[in-house]
Amino acid sequence: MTAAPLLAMREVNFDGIIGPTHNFAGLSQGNLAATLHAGEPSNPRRAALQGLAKMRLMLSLGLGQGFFLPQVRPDVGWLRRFGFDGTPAQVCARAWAEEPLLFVQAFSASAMWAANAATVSPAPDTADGRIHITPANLATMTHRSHEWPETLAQLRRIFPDERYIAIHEPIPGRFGDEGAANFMRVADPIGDPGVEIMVYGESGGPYPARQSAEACRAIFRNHGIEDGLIIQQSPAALAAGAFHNDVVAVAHESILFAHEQAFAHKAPFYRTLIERCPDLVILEVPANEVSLEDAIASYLFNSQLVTLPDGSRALILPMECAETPPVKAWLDRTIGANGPIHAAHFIDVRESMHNGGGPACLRLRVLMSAEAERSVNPAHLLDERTADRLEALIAAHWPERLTPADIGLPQTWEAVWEARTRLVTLVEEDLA
Ligand code: SUG
Repeated sequence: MTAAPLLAMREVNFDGIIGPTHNFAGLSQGNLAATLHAGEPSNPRRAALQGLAKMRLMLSLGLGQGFFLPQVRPDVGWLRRFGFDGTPAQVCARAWAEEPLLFVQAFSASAMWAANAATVSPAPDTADGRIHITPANLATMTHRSHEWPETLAQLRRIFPDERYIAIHEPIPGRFGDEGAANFMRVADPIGDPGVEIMVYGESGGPYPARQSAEACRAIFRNHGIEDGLIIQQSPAALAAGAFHNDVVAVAHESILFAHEQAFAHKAPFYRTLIERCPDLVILEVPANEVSLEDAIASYLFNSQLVTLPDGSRALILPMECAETPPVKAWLDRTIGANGPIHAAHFIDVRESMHNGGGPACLRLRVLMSAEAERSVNPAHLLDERTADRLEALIAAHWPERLTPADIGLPQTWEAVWEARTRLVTLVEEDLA
C-alpha cells in the first residue's frame, strides 16, 4: 500500500438519480441483459434506492459524489415534435394509442446511466488547461437520442464556471457518440497529463456499433487533445454483448483493467500505452479464466476502480460478480494487500443491471482541482443530509411496480411527473 498522497486533484463521480419511470422495455438491441428482462415488471423505487445506496457507499469511503437529476419522462416536448398536441396528458394518450413504441421510447429512464451523459477530458490533458466536456448524442438508440438537450442544460448548471470547464455541443449528424462509456484515461499520478483513449466499434456484426471513430476524432479535436489514442473494440466483444467498452475494460490512474478480448488490435495498443505510461499496470483477465460471456453477465469490468483517501485502491463491483464462480475465483486470487487493487465491495444495483447498467454505467467521472471543484453548483453535490432527504422522497413517491401496461396509464404519467417535480424542487430548495 502506498503512503497517503497529497491529493491536489480528485475524481468526483456524478451519478444519475434513477427516475420514477425505470422499466424493462427491451429497447437496446445488443444489450443482452435488457433483452433478457424485457417485459418484466420493474421496481423504480428499489432501483433509485439502490443507486442512492451506491452513492452513499462512495461518500462513506471518503470520495466526492454528485448527481444528475432525472429527466422529464414521458418526454412530452419530444413527443410534440412528432405532431402530437394538446395538454401533456393528451399528447401522451395520442402517442400511446398511435405510436406505442415511440411512446415507450419517450418514457424511458435511460438518462440514469450517466457514463453515457458525456465525455470528459480533465484539465491536465487539454491544450487550454480547462476541463472539456461533450454531451453524448446517443444517436444510435432512439430512446436515448432525446437525452442530450436536458443533459447539456444540466451540465451547464452543474459546471457554470467557464474559467475551469468548457462545455461543448454534442457531435452532430449520425456519428454515434455514447460518452464516457467508451473513454479511458491513464495517468500516473492522476493529476499529471494523461493518455486519453477512445474506443469505437466497427459495424457489420450482429449488433449495432454505437461509438463511431468520427465522433472520437471530433471530440479529441474539440477538447484540444493532440495525442489521444483511438482504438477499435474487438468485434468478438461487441458480438458477445459488450455494447460499450466499459463492459469489458476500465482504466484508472496507472491501471488498465481489461478482458483479454476487449480490443481489436491489442499488441500495438498496449505497446503505445506502455511507451507513454511506463508504470502502467495492465491487469488483463484471460479468457480461459473468465470467458467474455461470464465477464458480460457479471459486469466484472463495469466496476468503479477508485483510489481512497489513504492511497489504497478499491473496486466497487456488482454483486453478480460474487455470484459468478469463475469471476469470484479470479477476484479472490487477485484482490488483496499485495496487488494493485486492495479491496472489493460488492453492491446491489440489480434493477439497473437488468437493463445492462452496472455500477460504472451509473456514474460520470470528473477529475477536478480543488479550485474547479469549488466552482461546481453545490445543489448537485451529495452529502449525508441530502442523501437522507432524497431517500425519504424516493421512498414516498417513486412507484414500486411498473408493468408494460402501466406505462400507458394516465395515472402513471401524472404520478411520475409529480414525483420528479418534487425531487427537483427539493434539490432547488437546497440551493436557495
Ligand atoms: O444504453 N440500457 C442502457 C444501458 C447503458 C449502460 N451504460 C454503460 N454501459 N455505460 C443502454 O443500452 C435499456 C432500456 C430499456 O430497454 O428499456 C437501456 O437503455
